[in-house]
Amino acid sequence: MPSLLENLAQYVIEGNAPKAKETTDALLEQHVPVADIVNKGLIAGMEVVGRKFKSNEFYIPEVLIAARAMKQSMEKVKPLIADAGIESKGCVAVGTVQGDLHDIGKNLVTMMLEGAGFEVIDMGTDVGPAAFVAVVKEKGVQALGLSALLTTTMPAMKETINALQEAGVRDRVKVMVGGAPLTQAYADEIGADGYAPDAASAVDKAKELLGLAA
Ligand code: B1M
Repeated sequence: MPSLLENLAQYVIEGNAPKAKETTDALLEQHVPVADIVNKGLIAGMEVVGRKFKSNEFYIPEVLIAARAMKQSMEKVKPLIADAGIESKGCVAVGTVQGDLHDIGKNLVTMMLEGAGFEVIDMGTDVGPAAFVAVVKEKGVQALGLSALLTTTMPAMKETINALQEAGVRDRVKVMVGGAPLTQAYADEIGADGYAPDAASAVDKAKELLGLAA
């Protein structure tokens, strides 16, 4: 018989938010360690979702529904995480670059990173280079995720990297770029540290850039 933790992972995979929340409550009542609920339940479930998305077994709606189930259960355990001593995988600030209002892909990337155990600062859309510089300086993020959906806003990625250089903080942060018109070649051309073609790959790339085991 599957354990409650396995059930929780399965409810996340299925995107069954009410059942995931109910199971999280039951696990908390049984004093199951919060680290296990997060790592063996919620993150384990989202890892499967990421794999299924990559292999085209899942499409965007399934990922969004799974991420919602994960997030709602995460809200229940969030207040307990600090006491449980769960280490975040790292802090990543994610935003759609200046002039660009597309946020569906960026939101997916944010949710997948959260689902993988990263602390994520969602900077929203139309984020200028100065704001990216400020988040590096003030919040000490280890990685920046830049998203662009328009060919006309791709140069804003280069401008952001230039601004990081001018502010003297380029070597403090890894820069990952993505979005439909992006390519690895473009990422290389503008001096980004990494490119990810989709939200699940963004998790792998963030882990790789921060030196974490995939
Ligand atoms: Co816009 N739009 N749009 N639009 N829009 C596109 C992108 C376009 C391709 C449509 C077309 O002409 N066929 C075209 C761009 C052409 C180009 O530049 N090559 C376009 C245009 C031209 C425009 C406007 C200029 C239209 C106008 O007003 N004349 C305008 C621009 C506004 C602006 O941004 N300043 C505009 C506006 C809009 C809406 C507001 C109506 C709406 C956005 C709503 C929103 O996001 N809240 C919209 C939409 C929805 C689209 C399409 C239809 C869908 C985009 C989307 O959400 N895809 C799009 C056409 C299309 O793609 N079929 C289009 C789903 C999403 C999950 O995919 O964002 O690619 P995507 O994200 C993927 C990967 O790319 C990757 O992971 C995600 C999931 O796997 N990824 C990353 C994304 N960011 C990443 C970051 C990473 C790593 C991976 O690391 C940090």
